Amino acid sequence: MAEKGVLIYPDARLRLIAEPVKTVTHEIRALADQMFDMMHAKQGIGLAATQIDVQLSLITIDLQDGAHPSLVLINPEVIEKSDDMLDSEEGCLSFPNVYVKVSRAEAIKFKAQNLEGQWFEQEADGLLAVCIQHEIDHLEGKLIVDYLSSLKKQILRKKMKKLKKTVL
Ligand code: K1U
Ligand code: ZN
Repeated sequence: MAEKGVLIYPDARLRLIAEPVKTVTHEIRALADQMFDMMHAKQGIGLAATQIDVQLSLITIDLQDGAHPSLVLINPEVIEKSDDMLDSEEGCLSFPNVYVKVSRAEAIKFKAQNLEGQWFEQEADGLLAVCIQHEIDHLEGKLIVDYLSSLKKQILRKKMKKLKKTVL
C-alpha cells in the first residue's frame, strides 16, 4: 500500500475502480491514518484511496467545522438520495486551483463499514452529503471534469497537462 502523494489529473490511475475492502485489518487502519495526514496537510475536507493510488473502497472526511465529526467510510454506498439538488463549486485535491459547478442530491442516506468493520447507516446533508458523493465518485473513477461539457473538459485537460509539466 505504498503511496507517494495525491495523483493529479489527467493521471490515468484516477480512473481505476476501487475494489471492496474484504477485511478491516491493521493495514487498513494505518491507511486511514495516512489519508487523514495527507488530507489535512493539503487542507482538503475529503480524500478517496484512489487519489493516492490505492484501489480500495475507503474514504476519509473531515469538514473541520466543529459540527461534524471526522469519518472513515469503508465500502460506502449511497442508499437514498433527496430529489432536492444542491449546486456547488467543488474543489478537488487532484485538480489544484480548479473549481467546477456540480449539481448533487442535497441530502443522502448512506451505509458503510467503520474501522471496526461494523456496518452502519447515516444521513447527511449540505456540504457533508456533497463531499461523500464526490468521494464515492472517486472510488468509481468519476471526476469533477466529467460534469463539464466536452469542450470545457478538453480545455481543462490541456490546462492541467501544461500545469503538470511546468509546476508539478
Ligand atoms: O476529493 C478531494 O479531492 C477533496 C475535496 C473534497 C470536496 C471539496 C468540496 C466539495 C466536494 C468535495 C477537497 O477537499 S478540495 C478543498 C476544498 O475545496 C475545500 C476545503 C475546505 C472547505 C471547503 C472546500
Ligand atoms: Zn476530489
